[in-house]
Amino acid sequence: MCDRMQLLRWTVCLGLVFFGACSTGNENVEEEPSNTTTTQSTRPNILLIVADDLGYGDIGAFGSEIDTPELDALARDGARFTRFYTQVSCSPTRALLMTGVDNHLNGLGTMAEDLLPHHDGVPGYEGYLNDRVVTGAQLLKDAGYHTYLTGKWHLGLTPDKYPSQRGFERTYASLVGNVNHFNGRYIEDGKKINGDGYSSDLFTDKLIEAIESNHGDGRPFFGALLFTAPHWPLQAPTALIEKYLNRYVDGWDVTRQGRFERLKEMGLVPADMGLPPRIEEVPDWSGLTDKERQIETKKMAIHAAMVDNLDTNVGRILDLLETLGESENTLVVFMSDNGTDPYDRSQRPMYVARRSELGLNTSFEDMGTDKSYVFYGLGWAQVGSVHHRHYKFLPSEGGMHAPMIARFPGVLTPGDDLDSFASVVDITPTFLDVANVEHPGTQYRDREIYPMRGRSLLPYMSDSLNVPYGDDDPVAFEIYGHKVIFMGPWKAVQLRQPWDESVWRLYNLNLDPGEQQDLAYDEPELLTTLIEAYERFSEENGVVDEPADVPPFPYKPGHLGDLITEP
Ligand SMILES: [Ca+2]
Repeated sequence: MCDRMQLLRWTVCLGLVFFGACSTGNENVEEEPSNTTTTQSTRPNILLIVADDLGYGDIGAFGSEIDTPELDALARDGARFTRFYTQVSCSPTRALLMTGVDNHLNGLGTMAEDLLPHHDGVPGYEGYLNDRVVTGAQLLKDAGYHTYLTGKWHLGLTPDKYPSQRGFERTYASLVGNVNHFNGRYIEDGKKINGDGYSSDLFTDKLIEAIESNHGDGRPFFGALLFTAPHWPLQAPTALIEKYLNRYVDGWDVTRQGRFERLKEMGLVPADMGLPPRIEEVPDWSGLTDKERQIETKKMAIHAAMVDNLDTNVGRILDLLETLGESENTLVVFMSDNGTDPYDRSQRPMYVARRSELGLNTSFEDMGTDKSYVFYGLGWAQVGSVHHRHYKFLPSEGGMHAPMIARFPGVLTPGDDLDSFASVVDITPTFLDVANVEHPGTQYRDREIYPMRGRSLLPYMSDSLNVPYGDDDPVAFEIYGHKVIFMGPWKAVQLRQPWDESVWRLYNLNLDPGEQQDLAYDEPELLTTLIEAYERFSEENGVVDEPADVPPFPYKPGHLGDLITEP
């Protein structure tokens, strides 16, 4: 494996020497690179595939009953990262993903939608990807890669903040956090357009088009296929919804138990672990009326259809690599951006108004079509989290422990499970390492930037003993005043009300991935070490503490509606 990596590095470097750009950082390369040499074709392509709000247990390779043969094959031909973490929501994760720099420095200290008065003017809380970071895409482009992005951007709304301004030469992007999957509004290479087709199909079509258009010119590509599925509103092709209507008639408990047992058979949960109880706000399936079950079954069938369709599209892009003869020379990374979304916003006044304005509805008959505006709610979101605690917007395992698969022939051992901690902040460093491109550090062209805090996973991919983080290497995150730090098997987490009382809890994730047993009183010295490390992270990355009088976020979800009252 190491031999392959050395060969890869050598050929990569040789290719870059022809460019005159090997390991220099390339910060001043602005002209289009020449394509006169064929040596560059040995540099690996990079394909990043991201699903939106996909749960840990939502694909077959991670225990799901949803048909995902393409992703399952990707895991067999590549490796599962079984302790991979994201941030807890879309744009903070994407900001980390694109830069390798903490989200409190790169502009997404919180989501743009959740900025509050106390964030006004605070550096790192701009709500868009700021100029104090350079994207991996920009550096890859500077080094001669073609760079393409299709799908969800969510890192800036105005033309100066479009992905085309952040290193992507071809783009077909959703700027906002959610789209009508059948009638989305997108930005294609800087121009506003109305999408004609289903979101995941369109994004895949456009990426295929871009890759094909330049194939054979001697330059590798970095392609980002950033699906908006299975994010709400629940919408999917009708025939696929029908395929799944009978699969969920036994309800959420049976489905969740099935996923848990399969994860156990795969060795992804401890053999002696019991499934944590159903969330108390979720009713017993047997207590629902026939009509209620029919509605709930259809919601989950739509979710499954969205995942099934996404998988088919993953197959299309992998087939393209095969057809072009690029499979063996492409690093493919698949991941979700955060945990499942349990918030049924149907009754919130803001969403009712929006629904009405868009001419959408929540009727059973229209569910899943382009006229539909529904959410799958808490019961099914817990199925996606399986044995994990909580869901999206919280740094509990259900919010940020994501399914991740990588395939890199000759580097990764097919069928491997890589179980050391890694996170979304490590992805850009990995891509740059694979391309043998150095991050410029603190200066890019005429501006000061932050260096990356993530680490390349490439050494770990080529040799599982090269773990990216040792047992005494802490990694922290913060969002909405909720704090978390990981180190070895340990996780310390502090949640605000109504989730907890802003006190630190300590869990051993090897023994207790469901965060059921707080060991804070058993391991006081370890907890102190972790808290001190968190405080250093917070200071170094400009985290703003939430004032005590700031309303808690997220809202607590209930069955058939969030437990809040909006004005
Ligand atoms: Ca998301």
